[in-house]
Amino acid sequence: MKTSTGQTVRLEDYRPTDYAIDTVNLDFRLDPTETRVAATLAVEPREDTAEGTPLELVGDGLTFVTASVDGSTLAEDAFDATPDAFILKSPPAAPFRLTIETRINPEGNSALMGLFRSSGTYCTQCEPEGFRRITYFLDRPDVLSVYTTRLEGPKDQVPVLLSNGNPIEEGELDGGRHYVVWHDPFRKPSYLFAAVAGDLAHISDTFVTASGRTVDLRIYVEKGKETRCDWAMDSLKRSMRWDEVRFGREYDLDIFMIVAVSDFNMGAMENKGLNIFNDKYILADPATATDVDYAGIESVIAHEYFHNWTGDRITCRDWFQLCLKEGLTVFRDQEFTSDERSRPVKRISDVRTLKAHQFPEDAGPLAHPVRPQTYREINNFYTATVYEKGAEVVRMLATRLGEDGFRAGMDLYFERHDGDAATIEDFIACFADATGTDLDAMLLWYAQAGTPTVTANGSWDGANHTYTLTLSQSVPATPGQPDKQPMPMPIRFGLVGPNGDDMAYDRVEGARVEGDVLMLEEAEQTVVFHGIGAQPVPSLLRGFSAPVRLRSNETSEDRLFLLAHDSDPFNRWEAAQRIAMDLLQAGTRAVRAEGDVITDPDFLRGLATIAEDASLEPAYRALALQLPAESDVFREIGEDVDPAAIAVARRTIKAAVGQALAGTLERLYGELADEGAYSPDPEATGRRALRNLALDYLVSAGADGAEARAVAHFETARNMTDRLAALSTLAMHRLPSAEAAFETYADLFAGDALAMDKWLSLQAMIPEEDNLDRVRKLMDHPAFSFSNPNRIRALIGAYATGNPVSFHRTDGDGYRFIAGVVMELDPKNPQVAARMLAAFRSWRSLEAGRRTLAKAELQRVADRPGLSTDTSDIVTRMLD
Ligand code: B3K
Ligand code: ZN
Repeated sequence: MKTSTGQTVRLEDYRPTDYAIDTVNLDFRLDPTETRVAATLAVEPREDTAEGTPLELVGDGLTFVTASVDGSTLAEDAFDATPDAFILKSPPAAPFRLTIETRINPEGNSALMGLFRSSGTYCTQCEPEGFRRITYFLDRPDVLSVYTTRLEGPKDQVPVLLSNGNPIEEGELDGGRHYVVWHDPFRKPSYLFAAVAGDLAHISDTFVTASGRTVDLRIYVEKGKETRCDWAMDSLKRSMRWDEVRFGREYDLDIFMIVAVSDFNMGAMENKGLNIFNDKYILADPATATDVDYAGIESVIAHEYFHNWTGDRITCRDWFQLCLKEGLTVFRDQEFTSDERSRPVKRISDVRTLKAHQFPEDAGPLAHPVRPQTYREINNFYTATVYEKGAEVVRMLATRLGEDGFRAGMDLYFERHDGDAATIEDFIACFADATGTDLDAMLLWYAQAGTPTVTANGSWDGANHTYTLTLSQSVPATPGQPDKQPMPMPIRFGLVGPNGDDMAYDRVEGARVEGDVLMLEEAEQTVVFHGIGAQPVPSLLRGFSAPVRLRSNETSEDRLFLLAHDSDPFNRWEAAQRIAMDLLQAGTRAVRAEGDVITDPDFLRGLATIAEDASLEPAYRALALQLPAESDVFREIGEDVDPAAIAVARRTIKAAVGQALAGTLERLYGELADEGAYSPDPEATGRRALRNLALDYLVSAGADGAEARAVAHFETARNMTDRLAALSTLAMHRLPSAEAAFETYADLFAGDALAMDKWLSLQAMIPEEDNLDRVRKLMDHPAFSFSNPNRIRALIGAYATGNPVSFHRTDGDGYRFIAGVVMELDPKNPQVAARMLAAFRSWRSLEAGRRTLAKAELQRVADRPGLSTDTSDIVTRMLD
């Protein structure tokens, strides 16, 4: 998309604007193809701005109509207006009001940035640089203004007219038209502007804040879908309460609105007082949404709501600081889910996500620091690194400072920076000042890309009763960053004694240790624990206290011991994962050498113990029993990877687990059956997860009657979670009954786009090389649409990232297909196209044959004339 020039922007070049814009008055006359926007800006030169410095506003594809200053129409030689810029050549010295009228075409806006239409509803997406597609502006986050927005249109077509803030006026006009005026008293950057207009239904509720103010809550959706909004509303109210209790943050306007639309590039957007959501993260009922969907809705609602303070009240000075709002807000939504559900289960899920998405990003050509130092297209930096690693850095602060210290720092941040466009330095300074801690070295986490490797070697000295742990760290070279410095990292730990309890020690030398947190700060530290009377097994990086790869001299006995005894649930899970990972890697090597794939009986016994341990919550057991995904094995192997061999090895080991645990799995399948009404609560969700996992393993094991049971599970399911789990089991095991089940599903859910997305995804992921033919055919199915991002992600995205066997076909057809889709999509929706290319991000790790084929396809994309900045930026970095 042409929202940027494609030139490199550098953090070091930051300087404030020459002019401030104190207020913005927008007047929209809505029309599908010719919406007229009149913007009146109260402009004021900054103190040190030289008189007559031109005012340069940026636009993107705008049709200029007219402009005036303080009510007088501008002479033609007073300004330059092109679709992409408006320059007032010699502005007045005193504050002045600049009015510019533009025309835009919402219907023709297929990039879904700026003002566009989704199923007839007008809506906006302005972050990061979409406002310039609505009107000329200083479209950057450090220009904060008070907005008043008037929306006008035909009442029969757009009875609902919404914008940020509170409604202050409305009225009827001639010719069946009407208008509403909204005023947002909070100063905000343009990326938080939003407007919505359409014939929408809504549900409403109220929330009484801690200080006793009543807030009107509304969720707007397409008519007929209002029955599916209750969970979203419930999640919103719980989020509002939680932010008051946990962070002392109250909501600040009289009304909070959410609008769900069906065409949206991402999950949701935190516009002040008017969040706009992809309907996938709003709509839920038991028949069409899975437990995973319910949890996703809860956490995205929370995330966007929490942005009201971390993002809206305190925003970012420039886009390099994106992690200031995103990393912090992800941390906050993770904490919310941990408090609402299960902390260990949430932590394990988050670490899985981090390792699945952020680790490969950090190890490949697209690696960048949590705070990048340059960008060509900022849209390409809404990444796992900025979001998830950004959250990990905040988590490390919290771990290091403890609950009270962290809260004191956050309180100071809210107090000191409310109303500001802030930086990472501002943020870190609040924690340093509030706790008297020197945190300068923490800034390295924002500046250095690459996942550090921490190596730990421990030994016990029985004669001296000491345990010595040698810890070292190294941060790998990444694009543009050959040399790295050591970084401070909190290592939560325990020394587990022979009876399974953590051992006490008299004193420790060689590191700062507070409670169970040891700070690794140097490239290498030797830490000696005194008073250790028996050989311990160290449990390091408990709760994944730092986003690193841990290598150690632990033995397989140590791992089995931790799997059985570690008091830290995360590390118990991690112990199982490490053992499984070794088996999977050895299995993959064996497949390539045409040897046998071996499983370890001790490991199988360890898993059985977890499966049978009724003191562990079912959701946790379900996670602990899952083998690392094929993509995890791909990442850990790291070079000369053959994805097909991984798939064979994993299938073999999974079958062995299923066979070894068959008795227990049978029992669990029976015991966990739930006859009651569906509830998305964490307990019931965990039971379904474990039971559906048992079903899947039994099918893997080829147990007698397993296929028939999966079919029955599918047919008798009383909710989408069970139905989809059974369908997935049938499809992923390529069982003959899958086809009929897919047909039944399509009959049940035809016309329900979100339910049909699941149908498209599952079919895309069937692990057969020639499944590409099926995907191609599905592109002609009425459930698919090339203009809706959800449909594209459901079918093509699921194929590219969820079907390694077919995407990595040895003839390169999978790569060719995705490259073709990217090129076809790029002119229509560059953001979604560029994102699709991320499927290639680990192409250099492939074995030589596939690597050559993947590179050729990337080159074909790179050579395409007229590529968007979004796609060209990704493909160029990928090939560099
Ligand atoms: N802030 C938005 C993301 C905008 C993405 C623009 N490409 C949603 C979120 O992180 O909450
Ligand atoms: Zn966010």
